[in-house]
Amino acid sequence: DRTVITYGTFDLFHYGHVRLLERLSRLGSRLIVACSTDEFNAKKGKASVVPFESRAKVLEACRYVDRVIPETNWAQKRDDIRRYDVDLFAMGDDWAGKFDDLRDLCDILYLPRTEGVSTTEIKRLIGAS
Ligand code: C2G
Repeated sequence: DRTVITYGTFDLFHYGHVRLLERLSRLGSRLIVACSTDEFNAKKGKASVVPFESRAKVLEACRYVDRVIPETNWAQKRDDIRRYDVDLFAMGDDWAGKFDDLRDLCDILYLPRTEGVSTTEIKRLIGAS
């Protein structure tokens, strides 16, 4: 059985996130999502509208997701890949090439982002800060 992992904030969960997770769920028998904590987002220089607990609950409710873990720092990926016996690390292609250093541990894949939807655009549309 093949385990896939991906990382992200998943703020204001939208179709672009769903489509990524749907595609990833087809590439293995288990999909793990590492959801960025609010503290880690601060380190990433981004603040989410929805707090971590809620973002994690929404991800857990997604039919394509088997397990949600917290993402608390940039460096945890190697440990996560070993701990969960991950076969494939995958991200949207806005991250293309950024995590190729993990290729000694597992396969790496960057999938095309879904055009026309983003958390930033949603915030603009609803006038959120
Ligand atoms: N995504 C997508 N299509 C969109 C929007 C997002 O495919 N229209 C993908 C992104 O490419 C990413 C995932 O959905 O793979 C989550 O997006 P973000 O929550 O914006 O993730 P990010 O803040 O980039 O965090 O350690 C990695 C970071 O935690 C990634």
